[in-house]
Amino acid sequence: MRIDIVTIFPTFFDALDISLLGKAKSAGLLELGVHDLRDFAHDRHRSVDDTPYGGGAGMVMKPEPWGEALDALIPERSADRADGSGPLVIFPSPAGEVFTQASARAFAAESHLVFGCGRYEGIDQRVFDDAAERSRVKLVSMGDYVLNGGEVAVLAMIEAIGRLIPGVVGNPESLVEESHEDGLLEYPSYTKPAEWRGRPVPPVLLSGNHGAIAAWRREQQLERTRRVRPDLLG
Ligand code: 6GU
Repeated sequence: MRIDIVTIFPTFFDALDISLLGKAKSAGLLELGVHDLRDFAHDRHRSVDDTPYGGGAGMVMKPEPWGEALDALIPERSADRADGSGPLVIFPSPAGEVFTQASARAFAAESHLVFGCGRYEGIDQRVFDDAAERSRVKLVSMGDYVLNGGEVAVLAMIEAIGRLIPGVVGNPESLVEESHEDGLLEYPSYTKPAEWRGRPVPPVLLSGNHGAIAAWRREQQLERTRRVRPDLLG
């Protein structure tokens, strides 16, 4: 998979050189391009923002640098390709649809993602409208809270997506037992020693009875989900 990111803070994405995703990059499973939006601003101060039409607090990101940056990353007329081979363009935004494990699965099936990280009060609306004429565009939110910009949201999305790329997580079985993959929260986990600070490991886990262990884990998942996230049970 190829991922391109447009940002005014490229060093945020140095974190992707660490751990599993860093290895995925070295192994060639993940190709990453980080692009500084200011490289597409041509005035003396390389400015990327301006005051909002209609008034109001804060600044809005100017359309021209965004237009040039996306022109460089979106092949011409990619939306018209019958095989849908053009990139999926994702703008992190609290005004977008909420990112879930299902979104991570869907995005992990793409061959090319382009992330556009907004800052300030957002990006001039015409940037989205213009990009949507040439490619598939999505606004995606991390939840109902406010971040200063899209960079941290994109790091989270890339971690969730990257670990689903075949070969990135060593043991694929560890992917299916995660929270949210089956719509429930994870069961609690234990390792040695069998007793720690007077707290024993639940005896069923030491029983060797695989049926009983599976049933106990399922019950723990249901109990946790009912208590903490009843919304997931519908
Ligand atoms: Cl994706 N971006 C920003 N700036 N704030 C957010 C968010 C995204 N998701 C939740 N809050």
